[in-house]
Amino acid sequence: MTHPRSERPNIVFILTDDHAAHAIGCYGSQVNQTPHLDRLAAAGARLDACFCTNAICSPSRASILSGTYSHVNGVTSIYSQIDYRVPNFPQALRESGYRTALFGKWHLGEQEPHLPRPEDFDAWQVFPGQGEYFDPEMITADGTTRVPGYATDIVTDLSLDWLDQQSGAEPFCLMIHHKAPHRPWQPHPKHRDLYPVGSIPEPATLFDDYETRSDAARAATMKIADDLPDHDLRVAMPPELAGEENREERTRWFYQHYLREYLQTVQSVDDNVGRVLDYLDDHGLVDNTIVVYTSDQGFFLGDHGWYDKRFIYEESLRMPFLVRWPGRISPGTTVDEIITNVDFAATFLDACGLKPGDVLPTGQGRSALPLLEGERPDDWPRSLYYRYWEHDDPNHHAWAHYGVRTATHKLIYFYADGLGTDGSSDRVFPPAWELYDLVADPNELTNIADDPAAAEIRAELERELARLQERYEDVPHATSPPG
Ligand SMILES: [Ca+2]
Repeated sequence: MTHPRSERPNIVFILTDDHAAHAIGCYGSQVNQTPHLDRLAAAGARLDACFCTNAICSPSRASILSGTYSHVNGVTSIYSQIDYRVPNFPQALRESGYRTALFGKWHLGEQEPHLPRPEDFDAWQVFPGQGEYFDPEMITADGTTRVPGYATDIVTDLSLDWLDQQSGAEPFCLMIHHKAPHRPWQPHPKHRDLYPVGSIPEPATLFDDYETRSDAARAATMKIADDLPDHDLRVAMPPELAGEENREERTRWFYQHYLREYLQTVQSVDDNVGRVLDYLDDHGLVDNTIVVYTSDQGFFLGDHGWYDKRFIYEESLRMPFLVRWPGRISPGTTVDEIITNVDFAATFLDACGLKPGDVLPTGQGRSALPLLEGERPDDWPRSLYYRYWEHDDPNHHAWAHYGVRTATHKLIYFYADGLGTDGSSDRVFPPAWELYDLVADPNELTNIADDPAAAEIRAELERELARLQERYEDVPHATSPPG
């Protein structure tokens, strides 16, 4: 069957949860294979400096939809509610004649009765909260239902079924929002022999001792050797690995076991991306459909001895972003300019022939379409602003911070003084700065914030941080140093 061709492009937006770029083949993964994602990348563009602006689930989703920072859309943490007065790009597309649908993870407040659901879409079916991997409960416009099967397959089935029902000439925007590969990892049984324990290469920073860091890194309870909850793994740690003297062996044991689960869960995502690409091939939809694959943020794959995300450090900051649009984006394109999740909405609206400033007046991003098409605008931003608000949460104890990243450096300020939001701690911590030279020290192991040789670049980045906070109208924390 061939779908009618619309004048404007369709969008298929595939979003996963916590899929780090360094677990994707075309990004140089050392730990797994993702043939279908690689196939998507080869046919279009791979963004190599795509970053989130707040590395946690709900906030990134709100920024993607609305093209705004957390302090504008209200979703500073997973506990906060989106401000539905802030418009989002699927609404704007729908108002301009697009058919819209969203299946899978929403996680913007739908888990409580009477809270908003994705009702601005023509069709939707979502998990409550994080959702479940097997036989998941799902919320529909008519109530809740339990759907037999595996979540990643189900979300794809719902998406392709919806495409099957579309026969008009209007363009569509289909958002396929997988819950995978979020913890606790539960792979599909057919993948349970992949990446066996003992076979997975270790990251260079697995045994990071945080020697030059602020106390924030030491305080975070995201260490695979100490903090990974039992329910995240299929097997319990052997008791002989307990104790400080067995720390190295224990770290290695946890690394192999947890990354196995993670990578197996990713494999189903890759399979299902392949199903979507095959569907588009089989239905004459390739030429006029923009296909995007991204994840709400990255993830520590044992990097720095951690799992989870939250920090502005590279592994969690970086988002994979692959996009195919035949005729507009040349196969094999790579983009090095800094693009953030706040830019996505403007990019999609621009690609669909709408003026982002007109239909999304609250948007703070900029269309990256020229970059995808191989142009290099002279005035493209050379830095990004980041802010993690969920201060000292009871499970991970990551401190609130903000920072700026350029192509060569990153400045971070942990303003943790006990005034965090949304159920966070009232414990008091010393504020702290970190500065990294990303060229000399890409793994961010040496904090040079107090190195006299770095004083000039630090001062420059402090000015840039203040400029970005003013530009985005975020309010620096009260304990920020003056100036
Ligand atoms: Ca996430």
